[in-house]
Amino acid sequence: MPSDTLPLALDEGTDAAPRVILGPRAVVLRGFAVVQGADLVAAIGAVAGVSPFRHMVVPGGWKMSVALTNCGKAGWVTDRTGYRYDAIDPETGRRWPPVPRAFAELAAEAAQAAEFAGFHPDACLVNRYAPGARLSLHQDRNERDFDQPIVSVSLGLPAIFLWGGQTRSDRVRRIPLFHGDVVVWGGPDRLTFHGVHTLAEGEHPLTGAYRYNFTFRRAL
Ligand code: MD3
Ligand code: FE
Repeated sequence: MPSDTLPLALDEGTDAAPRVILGPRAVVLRGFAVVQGADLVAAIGAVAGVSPFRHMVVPGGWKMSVALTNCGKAGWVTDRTGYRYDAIDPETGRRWPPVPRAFAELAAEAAQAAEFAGFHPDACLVNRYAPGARLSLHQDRNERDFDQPIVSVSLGLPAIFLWGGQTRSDRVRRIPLFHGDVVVWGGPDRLTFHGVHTLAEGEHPLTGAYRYNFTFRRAL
Protein backbone atom coordinates (compact mmCIF):
# COMPACT_ATOMS: atom_id res chain seq x y z
CA MET A 1 0.00 0.00 0.00
CA PRO A 2 1.34 3.51 -0.76
CA SER A 3 2.98 5.02 2.27
CA ASP A 4 0.74 8.10 2.25
CA THR A 5 -2.23 5.89 3.10
CA LEU A 6 -0.58 4.13 6.07
CA PRO A 7 -2.53 4.81 9.23
CA LEU A 8 -0.49 6.98 11.54
CA ALA A 9 1.21 5.46 14.59
CA LEU A 10 0.34 1.85 13.83
CA ASP A 11 3.86 1.14 12.61
CA GLU A 12 4.98 1.19 16.23
CA GLY A 13 2.52 -1.51 17.13
CA THR A 14 4.53 -3.49 19.65
CA ASP A 15 3.34 -4.01 23.22
CA ALA A 16 6.81 -3.34 24.64
CA ALA A 17 7.01 -0.53 27.17
CA PRO A 18 9.15 2.41 26.03
CA ARG A 19 12.48 2.44 27.85
CA VAL A 20 14.59 5.16 29.37
CA ILE A 21 18.18 4.10 29.90
CA LEU A 22 19.61 5.50 33.15
CA GLY A 23 22.87 3.55 33.16
CA PRO A 24 24.54 0.40 31.86
CA ARG A 25 22.19 -1.80 33.94
CA ALA A 26 19.45 0.63 35.01
CA VAL A 27 16.32 1.05 32.91
CA VAL A 28 12.89 2.66 33.27
CA LEU A 29 10.11 0.53 31.73
CA ARG A 30 7.52 3.23 31.13
CA GLY A 31 3.98 2.12 31.95
CA PHE A 32 4.99 -1.51 32.44
CA ALA A 33 2.51 -1.90 35.34
CA VAL A 34 -0.33 0.36 34.18
CA VAL A 35 -2.65 -2.52 33.26
CA GLN A 36 -2.27 -4.09 36.73
CA GLY A 37 -2.45 -0.69 38.47
CA ALA A 38 -5.81 -1.12 40.21
CA ASP A 39 -4.94 -4.68 41.33
CA LEU A 40 -1.59 -3.50 42.70
CA VAL A 41 -3.19 -0.64 44.63
CA ALA A 42 -5.73 -3.08 46.10
CA ALA A 43 -2.88 -5.42 47.06
CA ILE A 44 -1.10 -2.56 48.85
CA GLY A 45 -4.30 -2.07 50.83
CA ALA A 46 -4.26 -5.73 51.83
CA VAL A 47 -0.62 -5.51 52.98
CA ALA A 48 -1.32 -2.34 54.96
CA GLY A 49 -4.32 -4.05 56.57
CA VAL A 50 -1.89 -6.45 58.26
CA SER A 51 1.18 -4.22 58.70
CA PRO A 52 0.03 -0.58 58.61
CA PHE A 53 2.04 2.25 57.07
CA ARG A 54 4.09 4.10 59.69
CA HIS A 55 6.73 6.83 59.87
CA MET A 56 9.91 5.26 61.19
CA VAL A 57 12.69 7.05 63.04
CA VAL A 58 16.20 7.13 61.53
CA PRO A 59 19.36 6.77 63.63
CA GLY A 60 19.79 10.57 63.79
CA GLY A 61 16.43 10.78 65.58
CA TRP A 62 14.34 12.32 62.81
CA LYS A 63 11.06 10.80 61.63
CA MET A 64 10.92 9.88 57.94
CA SER A 65 8.44 11.94 55.88
CA VAL A 66 7.82 8.79 53.81
CA ALA A 67 5.56 6.20 55.48
CA LEU A 68 6.46 2.55 54.91
CA THR A 69 5.46 -1.04 55.37
CA ASN A 70 6.80 -4.35 54.03
CA CYS A 71 5.74 -7.74 52.79
CA GLY A 72 7.68 -10.94 52.29
CA LYS A 73 10.22 -12.86 54.36
CA ALA A 74 12.22 -9.82 55.37
CA GLY A 75 11.28 -6.17 55.81
CA TRP A 76 13.47 -3.06 55.89
CA VAL A 77 13.22 -1.22 59.19
CA THR A 78 14.95 1.68 60.90
CA ASP A 79 15.05 2.94 64.48
CA ARG A 80 17.47 4.86 66.74
CA THR A 81 19.91 1.92 66.56
CA GLY A 82 20.22 1.71 62.78
CA TYR A 83 18.85 0.24 59.55
CA ARG A 84 18.33 -3.50 59.01
CA TYR A 85 16.13 -6.19 57.53
CA ASP A 86 13.93 -8.03 60.00
CA ALA A 87 11.50 -10.94 59.61
CA ILE A 88 9.27 -9.39 62.29
CA ASP A 89 7.29 -6.16 62.02
CA PRO A 90 8.36 -4.22 65.14
CA GLU A 91 4.90 -2.62 65.33
CA THR A 92 2.81 -5.80 65.28
CA GLY A 93 5.41 -8.19 66.70
CA ARG A 94 4.44 -10.62 63.91
CA ARG A 95 5.79 -11.62 60.53
CA TRP A 96 5.27 -9.24 57.62
CA PRO A 97 2.33 -10.26 55.36
CA PRO A 98 3.05 -12.48 52.35
CA VAL A 99 3.93 -10.91 49.00
CA PRO A 100 0.68 -10.50 47.00
CA ARG A 101 0.60 -12.66 43.86
CA ALA A 102 0.21 -9.60 41.60
CA PHE A 103 3.42 -8.12 43.09
CA ALA A 104 5.47 -11.28 42.63
CA GLU A 105 4.38 -11.85 39.04
CA LEU A 106 5.20 -8.28 38.11
CA ALA A 107 8.65 -8.42 39.73
CA ALA A 108 9.55 -11.55 37.79
CA GLU A 109 8.31 -10.12 34.48
CA ALA A 110 10.20 -6.86 35.00
CA ALA A 111 13.49 -8.56 35.93
CA GLN A 112 13.15 -10.72 32.82
CA ALA A 113 12.34 -7.70 30.62
CA ALA A 114 15.54 -6.05 31.88
CA GLU A 115 17.50 -9.25 31.28
CA PHE A 116 18.31 -10.12 34.87
CA ALA A 117 18.25 -13.89 35.21
CA GLY A 118 17.92 -15.57 38.60
CA PHE A 119 16.25 -12.76 40.52
CA HIS A 120 14.96 -14.28 43.78
CA PRO A 121 13.69 -11.44 45.96
CA ASP A 122 12.93 -12.12 49.63
CA ALA A 123 11.97 -8.58 50.68
CA CYS A 124 9.48 -6.04 49.43
CA LEU A 125 9.51 -2.53 50.89
CA VAL A 126 6.42 -0.42 50.25
CA ASN A 127 6.80 3.37 50.51
CA ARG A 128 3.94 5.86 50.69
CA TYR A 129 4.47 9.53 49.83
CA ALA A 130 2.00 12.28 50.68
CA PRO A 131 2.59 15.76 49.25
CA GLY A 132 5.66 17.20 51.00
CA ALA A 133 7.29 13.81 51.58
CA ARG A 134 10.77 13.24 50.17
CA LEU A 135 13.62 10.76 50.29
CA SER A 136 17.06 12.29 50.53
CA LEU A 137 20.00 11.03 48.49
CA HIS A 138 21.18 7.60 49.69
CA GLN A 139 22.55 4.23 48.66
CA ASP A 140 20.75 0.93 49.37
CA ARG A 141 23.42 -1.15 51.05
CA ASN A 142 21.64 -3.05 53.81
CA GLU A 143 21.23 -6.06 51.50
CA ARG A 144 23.66 -8.96 51.64
CA ASP A 145 23.94 -9.62 47.90
CA PHE A 146 24.55 -6.66 45.57
CA ASP A 147 24.67 -9.02 42.58
CA GLN A 148 20.89 -9.22 42.49
CA PRO A 149 18.99 -6.24 41.06
CA ILE A 150 16.27 -4.11 42.65
CA VAL A 151 12.90 -3.83 40.91
CA SER A 152 10.83 -0.76 41.75
CA VAL A 153 7.20 -0.02 40.85
CA SER A 154 5.67 3.47 41.06
CA LEU A 155 1.91 4.00 41.46
CA GLY A 156 -0.31 7.05 41.81
CA LEU A 157 1.00 10.61 41.86
CA PRO A 158 4.11 11.33 39.78
CA ALA A 159 7.46 12.15 41.39
CA ILE A 160 10.86 13.41 40.35
CA PHE A 161 13.42 10.69 40.90
CA LEU A 162 16.97 11.83 41.68
CA TRP A 163 19.64 9.73 40.00
CA GLY A 164 23.18 10.47 41.05
CA GLY A 165 26.48 8.65 40.73
CA GLN A 166 28.76 6.38 42.70
CA THR A 167 29.70 9.12 45.18
CA ARG A 168 27.41 11.54 47.01
CA SER A 169 28.95 14.58 45.35
CA ASP A 170 28.38 13.34 41.76
CA ARG A 171 25.92 15.37 39.72
CA VAL A 172 22.28 14.34 40.01
CA ARG A 173 19.85 13.85 37.12
CA ARG A 174 16.11 14.36 37.61
CA ILE A 175 13.89 11.72 36.04
CA PRO A 176 10.09 11.94 36.28
CA LEU A 177 8.41 8.69 37.36
CA PHE A 178 4.72 8.19 36.62
CA HIS A 179 1.96 5.80 37.60
CA GLY A 180 2.83 2.32 36.31
CA ASP A 181 6.51 2.96 35.67
CA VAL A 182 8.83 0.11 36.65
CA VAL A 183 12.56 0.59 37.13
CA VAL A 184 15.18 -2.15 37.33
CA TRP A 185 18.68 -1.44 38.69
CA GLY A 186 21.54 -3.83 38.95
CA GLY A 187 25.13 -4.56 38.11
CA PRO A 188 27.29 -1.44 38.20
CA ASP A 189 24.21 0.74 38.93
CA ARG A 190 23.20 -1.15 42.06
CA LEU A 191 24.98 1.20 44.50
CA THR A 192 24.17 4.46 42.74
CA PHE A 193 23.08 7.35 44.98
CA HIS A 194 19.41 8.13 44.47
CA GLY A 195 16.45 9.84 46.10
CA VAL A 196 12.99 11.28 45.52
CA HIS A 197 12.23 15.00 45.31
CA THR A 198 9.53 16.50 47.54
CA LEU A 199 6.16 15.22 46.29
CA ALA A 200 3.88 17.86 44.79
CA GLU A 201 0.18 18.13 45.61
CA GLY A 202 -2.17 16.24 43.34
CA GLU A 203 -5.02 13.81 43.01
CA HIS A 204 -4.78 10.44 41.28
CA PRO A 205 -7.89 8.41 40.37
CA LEU A 206 -6.50 5.21 41.94
CA THR A 207 -4.45 6.49 44.89
CA GLY A 208 -5.91 9.89 45.79
CA ALA A 209 -3.26 12.17 47.27
CA TYR A 210 -0.53 9.53 47.48
CA ARG A 211 2.35 8.11 45.55
CA TYR A 212 3.30 4.49 46.31
CA ASN A 213 6.54 2.80 45.42
CA PHE A 214 7.35 -0.79 46.14
CA THR A 215 10.79 -2.31 45.69
CA PHE A 216 11.77 -5.93 45.50
CA ARG A 217 15.16 -6.85 46.90
CA ARG A 218 17.27 -9.84 47.81
CA ALA A 219 18.03 -8.88 51.37
CA LEU A 220 19.13 -12.02 53.24
C1 MD3 B 1 18.75 2.71 42.51
N1 MD3 B 1 12.80 4.31 47.03
O1 MD3 B 1 13.11 2.65 49.10
S1 MD3 B 1 12.72 3.46 44.11
C2 MD3 B 1 14.16 3.09 48.59
O2 MD3 B 1 10.56 5.90 44.91
C3 MD3 B 1 14.03 4.05 47.48
O3 MD3 B 1 10.37 5.21 46.92
C4 MD3 B 1 12.52 5.30 46.03
O4 MD3 B 1 15.01 4.56 47.04
C5 MD3 B 1 11.04 5.47 45.93
O5 MD3 B 1 15.29 2.77 48.94
C6 MD3 B 1 13.13 5.04 44.72
C7 MD3 B 1 14.10 3.23 43.28
C8 MD3 B 1 15.35 2.65 43.77
C9 MD3 B 1 15.45 1.77 44.80
C10 MD3 B 1 16.68 1.21 45.08
C11 MD3 B 1 17.79 1.52 44.32
C12 MD3 B 1 16.43 2.96 43.03
C13 MD3 B 1 17.66 2.40 43.29
C14 MD3 B 1 19.07 0.95 44.56
C15 MD3 B 1 20.13 1.26 43.77
C16 MD3 B 1 19.98 2.15 42.74
FE1 FE C 1 16.77 3.53 47.83
